[in-house]
Parts: sequence; structure tokens; C-alpha cells
Amino acid sequence: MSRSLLVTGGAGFLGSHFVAHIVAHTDDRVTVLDTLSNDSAATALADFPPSRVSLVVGNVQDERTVDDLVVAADVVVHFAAQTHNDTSLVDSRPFVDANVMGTYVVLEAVRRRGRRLHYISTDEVYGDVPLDSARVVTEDAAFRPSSPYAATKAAGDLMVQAWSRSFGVAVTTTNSCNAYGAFQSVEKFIPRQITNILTGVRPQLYGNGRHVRDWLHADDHAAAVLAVLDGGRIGERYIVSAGEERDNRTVVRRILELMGRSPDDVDYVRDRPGHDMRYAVDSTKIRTEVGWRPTRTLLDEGLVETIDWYRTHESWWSGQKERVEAAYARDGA
Ligand code: TDX
Repeated sequence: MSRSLLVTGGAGFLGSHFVAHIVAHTDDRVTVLDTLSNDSAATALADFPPSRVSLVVGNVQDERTVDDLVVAADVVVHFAAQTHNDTSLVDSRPFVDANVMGTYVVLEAVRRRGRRLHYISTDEVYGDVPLDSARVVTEDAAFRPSSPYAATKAAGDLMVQAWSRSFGVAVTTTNSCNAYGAFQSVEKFIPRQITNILTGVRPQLYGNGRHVRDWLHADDHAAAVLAVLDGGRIGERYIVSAGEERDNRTVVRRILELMGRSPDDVDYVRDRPGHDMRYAVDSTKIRTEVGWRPTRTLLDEGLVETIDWYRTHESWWSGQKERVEAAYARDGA
């Protein structure tokens, strides 16, 4: 039976990939609630059929708007968040507002209206592990967030658990590793380096470039969320990861090669304060319980496609690129 989904932040990077996945793989109808404050966000939704996807421009902290939309939905999928670590180190207030207060407003609405909630969380709530550690983080590990961004996502994540236990709200949570793909803001690592190269600027590696991330394609992330909506157990959290751990230096060198440049064409710049060394999470639970697995595990193939997308969508990113780089220059990155 087709459902009615409310997707907060559905015009953002991961949200819009999820909406695309829902349109392609289900009969569900989607209402997106999004501020459209991120550059060019609306274009991510432009190609969807109006009979399946509608957009409400508004803020997830607005109780009245959220309540009206939650009443009309069967399930709420809460993507809306401030998501960039570097930005959170300059001004963390918007992160508290969006990620803590926004989640509070959504939780209160689903509690009042008796709706199911899926919370989009991050592997960053668990903090980092040393490069040489054999420890791999599973769902029940303690939260140890490092940045203001990660702390506000952890706060939202913990509130979801508390609303489940105290009020019986039906919740599921996914904690995902780093994602990449089309429509990702150029402040993030992979699109920043691709668009640097496209604009004649050398890629910038923080510190020694040995920090390790696990890279998941945004479409695989979308499939994971749908798999948990369909087959996840209420009250449970599921770690989502590709098992594609690479250090940043390796990723940048590969991007340079794929774009026909010398792999040494890199600048090493001031490190990010509090920079997490490595995320190493174990996604056995979602793979065995829910049956999800990533289909696009080849970082090479994914990178080729992503580079191609930024090459052919300059009008999507050129405006934000100027603003993002001006902010990086001002704030010292
Ligand atoms: O110019 C850069 N140079 C660089 O070396 C940038 C922008 C980043 N980096 C490094 C920092 C990280 O080690 O690359 C790595 C990835 O950086 P980000 O893209 O900023 O991602 P990260 O900080 O790992 O956080 C991401 O993963 C978890 C997402 O941005 C979060 O939203 C998600 O929750």
C-alpha cells in the first residue's frame, strides 16, 4: 500500500537522493519540507512528477507548519540539518537551532500525532578511532562526538531514543558514513576538490592528509533508509557504511588522476581543529537483519560519475563556490 511520507530537508543532498529513490522504487507520495536555504536546492527536485512529490518551503523549527504536515503524513523521515563540520567550528548556533531544536519540534509533532519517525544520523556521533586501531564501532558503542556539528547530531539522536522510551514514539535511526554524489554542496571534501580543479585551484588537504573516511554513494544511502523503513525493527538503530575506507590523500590523488592532472598537485593546509582521524563503523546489522548492501562500492566508478556531474552542472555550483571559498578564506581554511 502506498504511503504518504514527509521528508524534512528533502531538497538537500542526501534528502533529494532519497526522494528520487522513493519515486523510482515505490508508489509512495512525498511532501518535502525544506528551507531551500542551501544553494540551488530546488533544482534537485525539479524533475520529479508533481503527482508524487510536493514541496513546502518552510523551517523545521516552525511548530505550526511541522504539525500540519505531520498530521497529513504516515511516516516522517527527518533529514533536515546543518551538516558541515567546518562551518560548525566558526558559528555553532545554527547547528543547535536546526539539529537540536528542529529535531525537538519534529519529535513533539510525531508524539502528538502518533506518527512513525526515521531519524537520519551520522557515524560522527561515535567520534573517531586511531588509524592503527582494530576497534570497529557497532550500534551500541558510546557516543563521543568531537565537533559542534557532531554534538548537535548526537543530541538529536539521543532525544529520538528518549522520546521512544518515554513516550513510545515509533522510531528508527540510521547512522551513516560519509556520502558522495551529485548535488553535494561544494563545501564538502569531494566536490570541493573537484570544483577546485575545474576552476584552476589546487586541491587542499587538511593536515597530513592521512585522515580516513568510509565513502558511500548517496543512492546507496537512500536505499538503506528505504530498506529500514520497510524492514527495520521499530526502536532500533542501524549503522550504514560501504566498507570503502580511504585516506583523504588517496582520494584526492585519484581525483587528480581521473581529471588528467598530476596526483602531486595538492596543497597541504592548516588542519581542522579537533579533526577526527578515522571513522570505522560496522554495518553488519543492517546487512544481515534488513538485507541492505551497497551496490556501488567502487570509489573509482563513483568518482568518475561524480566528476562528470560537476563538469556538466557548473551553473548549479558556480554561485555557491564563490561564497564557500570566500568563507573558507575568511575563516582560515
Ligand atoms: O578542503 C577540505 N580538505 C580536507 O582535507 C575539506 C572540505 C575536507 N577535508 C577533509 C576533512 C575530512 O577528513 O576531508 C574529510 C572529509 O571532510 P568533509 O567532507 O567535511 O566530511 P566530514 O567532516 O568527514 O563529515 C562528513 O561525514 C559525516 C559529513 O560532512 C557529515 O555531514 C556527515 O555526518
